[in-house]
Amino acid sequence: MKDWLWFSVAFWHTFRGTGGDPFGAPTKSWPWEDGTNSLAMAKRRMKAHFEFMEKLGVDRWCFHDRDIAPDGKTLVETNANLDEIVELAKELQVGTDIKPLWGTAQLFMHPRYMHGAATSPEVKVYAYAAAQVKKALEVTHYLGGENYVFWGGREGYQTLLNTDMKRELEHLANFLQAAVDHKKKIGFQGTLLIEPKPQEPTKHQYDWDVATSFSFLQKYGLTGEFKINVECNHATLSGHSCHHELETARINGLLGNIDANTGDPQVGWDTDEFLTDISEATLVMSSVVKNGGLAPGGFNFDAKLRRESTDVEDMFIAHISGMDTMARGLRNVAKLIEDGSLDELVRKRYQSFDSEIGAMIEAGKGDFETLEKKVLEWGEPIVPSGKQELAEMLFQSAL
Ligand code: XUL
Ligand code: CO
Repeated sequence: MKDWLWFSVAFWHTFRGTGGDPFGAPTKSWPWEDGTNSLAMAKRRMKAHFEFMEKLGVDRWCFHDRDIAPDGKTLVETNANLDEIVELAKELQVGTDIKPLWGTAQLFMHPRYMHGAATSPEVKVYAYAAAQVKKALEVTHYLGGENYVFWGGREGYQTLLNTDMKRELEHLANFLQAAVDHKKKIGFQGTLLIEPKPQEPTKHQYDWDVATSFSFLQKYGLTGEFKINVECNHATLSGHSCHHELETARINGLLGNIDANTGDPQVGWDTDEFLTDISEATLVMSSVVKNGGLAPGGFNFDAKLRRESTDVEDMFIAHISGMDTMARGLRNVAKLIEDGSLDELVRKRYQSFDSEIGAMIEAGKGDFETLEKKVLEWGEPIVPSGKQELAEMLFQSAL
């Protein structure tokens, strides 16, 4: 089970989440926090994070550069802050199996990124983002990180009236190519991942969903260099199910990691909740099993405690519940595979293509004249039932 389920703590939610929302003040007051964003505080927080992971028995973590270390007045000062915290994390990793599942650069919080980062119309901002990603790639590599994620945050537009979409997409593609080049230069073996999200904070992001991201990668010759990090809450924001996004990534050889969270069907925001729905987890795990696992990717709990959950204990409960849910999903998938009825139902659905003519079509040799002749010979086809309720019953019976 451990081989299938590499879990990761998201530093930003678990250790920087305040419980604040657009209408309400922060609600968390963790005993290790002193209310500052100082370097000393960043160190104490990193130690609390390692203590948490060790107690939880989880040995992967994900981070944004700016969440683990504070901004300085200049890039030099900021990088020095980051180096100091990364050095501490490196020391804390010694003697453990702990390492980053992935790292990323936070390219959305600072006012300089108000128009985007690689998609900013301001060349100095593009360059700043490049310098930041360069450093974030280097520290991820230094900590033994296994993947690196691109979720720019503002790689989209609020209105097309002032936006040159073509130019921004070209800038983004050039930026990602330069990241590939730098990755190779420093010998980072990890996977580069793109995390699609349709909107929030921008109205329309360029990496809307898996299919959009895939066509972007194809158009700019970046396939082979990137995989996809599917986030379940982003999937539903884009109008798809998480299962749909996972399958779209999987069948295109792009499924690299999962941000295992969920949204709220009534709220409609990216609420980043821990996934506790067994049915959803079973669908997620069915894609993972068909994918042969996610390695070197895994499951990042890109999820935060609800605003009203304020005990340190709740941090443990949330992660344990998230892990148990995925584990139960995996067991259910094993049950479904062992039973075989659902697979058999799918196999039967397409069995007419196992015929001579079906094989010809699947080989791309079904010319229209031959098919027309066949229709004249066969007459009206008898179309069998799709057995949808049976499929749903078989699935639900395994839960
Ligand atoms: C934002 C989101 C991010 C990325 C990393 O919606 O999911 O936390 O996972 O930047
Ligand atoms: Co995410």
